[in-house]
Amino acid sequence: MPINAGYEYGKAEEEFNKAATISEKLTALKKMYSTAPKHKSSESLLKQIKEKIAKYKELIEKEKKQKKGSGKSLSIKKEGAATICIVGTVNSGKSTLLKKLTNANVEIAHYPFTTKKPEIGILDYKGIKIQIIEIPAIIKDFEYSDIGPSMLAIIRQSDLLIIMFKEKKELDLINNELNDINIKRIYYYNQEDIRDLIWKNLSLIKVYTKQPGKKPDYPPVALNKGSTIKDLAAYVHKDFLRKFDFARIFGKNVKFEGQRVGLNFKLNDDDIVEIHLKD
Ligand SMILES: Nc1nc2c(ncn2[C@@H]2O[C@H](COP(=O)(O)OP(=O)(O)OP(=O)(O)O)[C@@H](O)[C@H]2O)c(=O)[nH]1
Ligand SMILES: [Mg+2]
Repeated sequence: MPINAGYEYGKAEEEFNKAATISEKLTALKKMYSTAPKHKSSESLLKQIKEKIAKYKELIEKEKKQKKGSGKSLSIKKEGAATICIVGTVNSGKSTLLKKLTNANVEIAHYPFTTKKPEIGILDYKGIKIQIIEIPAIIKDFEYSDIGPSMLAIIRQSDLLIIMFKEKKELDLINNELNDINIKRIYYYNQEDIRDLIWKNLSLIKVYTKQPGKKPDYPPVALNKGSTIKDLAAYVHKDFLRKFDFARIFGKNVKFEGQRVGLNFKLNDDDIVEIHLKD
C-alpha cells in the first residue's frame, strides 16, 4: 500500500487481490482509483491503476466478442488437509510431476500449452490427503490473460507453491508475475522425490490415534502445527473433551513409550496418542 493511502484504499486493494473474475477486478480497480490519495507523490500510482483499468476493460471487450459467457469463473473446491499449486513456465514438466504425485489422468506432451485449464489430483502422503492443482503455464502479463485472474485467485487460496522452470530467465518471469503473492514456495528442477519436502513445508503435523492394547489407527489425522491433545480430542469427537481423563503418547518423539500427558501437551509429527476417558 502506498504511503498515506487510507483505509478505504486498503480495502479496495484487498478486494482487487481477492477478485476471481475480470469484472470483479475492474470494479475493485475503480474503487482503488477513487480512494487513492491525489497528490504529487501518488501520480505514478494513479497512472498504474489507470493503465490496469484500461487493460481490464480491453479484456472484458475481448471476452464479449468471444461470447464466452459472462462472469465464468474457474474456481476450484478445496479438498484435503492442504492445497498446493504447481506453478511454472510452459513445458517445464508440470503435468509430469502432477501425474507422478497423484492419481490425476492428465495429458503430457512436448508441444507448448498442453494444459489449458487447472488440473487437479490428490496426493496421499502417508495417509494424509493433499490436493494438488496444476496451473496452466505462466506467461508474460499473466494477470491480463483470459484465464489469468481466475488462476491467480486459485493460487492465492493455496497453502504452498511448487515452482517449475527450465532456465533462470523463466524463474525471473515467474517471480515477476507472482510478485505480490506471499505464499511459501518450493522449487522443483530435478527428479528427486519431492513428497517429504512438501510435507515439511506445510504447517501440518500428522497424528495417529490408538486404542489401548491395539495398533495405531490408520489413516492419521492432520492437524495444524502447534496443536495440543485438546485440539486432537475435539477433532476426534466432541464428547472426548468433556470426558477426557488423560492421554498416553507413543512414538519417536517421547522419552518413554506411553508417557502420560494432559490436554495442554503439544503434539509433534508422527505422535501416537491414546486418549483415556473418565468412566
Ligand atoms: N528431459 C526431460 N523431459 C521432461 C521432463 N519432464 C517432462 N518432460 C517432457 O517435457 C514435455 C512437457 O511435459 P509436461 O509435463 O506436459 O509439461 P507441462 O509443464 O505440463 O507443459 P504445458 O502444460 O504445456 O505447459 C513432455 O514431452 C515431457 O515428456 C524431465 O524431467 N526431463
Ligand atoms: Mg501441463
